[in-house]
Amino acid sequence: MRADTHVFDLIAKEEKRQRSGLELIASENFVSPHVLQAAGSVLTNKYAEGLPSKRYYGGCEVVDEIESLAIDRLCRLFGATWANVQPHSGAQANAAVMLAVLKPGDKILGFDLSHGGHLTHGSPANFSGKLYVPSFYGVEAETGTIDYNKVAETARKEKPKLLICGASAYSRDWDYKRFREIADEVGALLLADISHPAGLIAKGLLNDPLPHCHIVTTTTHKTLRGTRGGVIMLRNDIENPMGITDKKGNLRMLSSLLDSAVFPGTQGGPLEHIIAAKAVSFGEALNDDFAKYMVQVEKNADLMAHEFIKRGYKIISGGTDNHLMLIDLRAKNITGKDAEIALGKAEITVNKNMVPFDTQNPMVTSGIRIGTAAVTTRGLKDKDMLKVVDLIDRVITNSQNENILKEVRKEVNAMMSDLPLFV
Ligand code: DSN
Repeated sequence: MRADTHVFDLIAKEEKRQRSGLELIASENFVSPHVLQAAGSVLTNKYAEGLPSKRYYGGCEVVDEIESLAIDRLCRLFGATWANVQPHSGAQANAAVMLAVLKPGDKILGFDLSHGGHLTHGSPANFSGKLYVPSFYGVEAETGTIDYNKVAETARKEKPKLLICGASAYSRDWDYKRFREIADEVGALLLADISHPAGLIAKGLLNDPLPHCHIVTTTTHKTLRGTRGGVIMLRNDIENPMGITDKKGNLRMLSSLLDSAVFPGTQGGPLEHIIAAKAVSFGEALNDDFAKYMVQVEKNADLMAHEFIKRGYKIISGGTDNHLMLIDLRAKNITGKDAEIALGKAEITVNKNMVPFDTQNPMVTSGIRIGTAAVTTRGLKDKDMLKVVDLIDRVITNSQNENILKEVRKEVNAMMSDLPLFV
């Protein structure tokens, strides 16, 4: 069979792009060769609707073992007692949770997207804001942090059925215990979406949501450094408080409703090649090396945030506890969009991002979001981060000067081209 040079040449081009540049998108990372191998394996050929040992197809003996291994490793990693590893993404995981515990028209309360939340936490553009009735809490203008008393006030007023904590652009840790108190007070279920900080949580570097939150979802490809995908976890399975019964009239457990909401509720056949890749990455995350990696990710972000502040940049909330930071560029007289474009010319990849109380629209924005998970996988450490801030600063302060952008690009290429994607 002839190789499809068109597609494979493009893949080679993308690999070169990934190798030669500085990847600072907070939701991206580089997987190990083993994760890549599993994701590209013959498991893509297999249909396996259902769950391990409860499938709708024959020939599932091997994928049953693989999926069970993924579940077991994930549970050990987070101290969960139940997990579903089939969601194709974080959005799919959240869709399954809402299908399991809500009826259309029920109220949900989540973190405002324009303050750093996520589309699937109630945005009107997303299923979560179309099928359910959303309200939001945000950060304080002064501090850039969440005021938990205000979350409680909003919860008392709105009485949501589901309270959601978690974000895609919030650099501070979460008080899950306080969130649970709020949820209990208003009779809501509590969902933590830990997609961004999951790796840091797994290694005990941030607060653990599992003891407090009824349900926890995460993607597997950000700080967790696995293949793209999603999962759902529980530490304490409970009889569902919505009063949903089985055919015999017994209250169904939350885990059973979540399993049904993934399949057949929102998905068909699970991607067993991706589940195998998840299993490999969970195995890697269980190792001590992963803890060292996570410590460095956190340290690199902290070093960058301090260096940016020293150079007159405004970091929302004044710093970071995790792997990311949100930078308000208004004091630097450049929009998020223009900063993203100029940095892109220097092969420094970031994403423009709304900052709290932004005056620009989402396609322009006043800020950029930066994360350290990917560059840390490539081996960058303490003093490299100061150099990275210097490169970014030179671009931002000379965004119209093509010569300087070219000069910075050469320095970026010299720094990155010879480093493997996964050290
Ligand atoms: N798109 C992801 C992020 O960048 O944070 C969230 O889904």
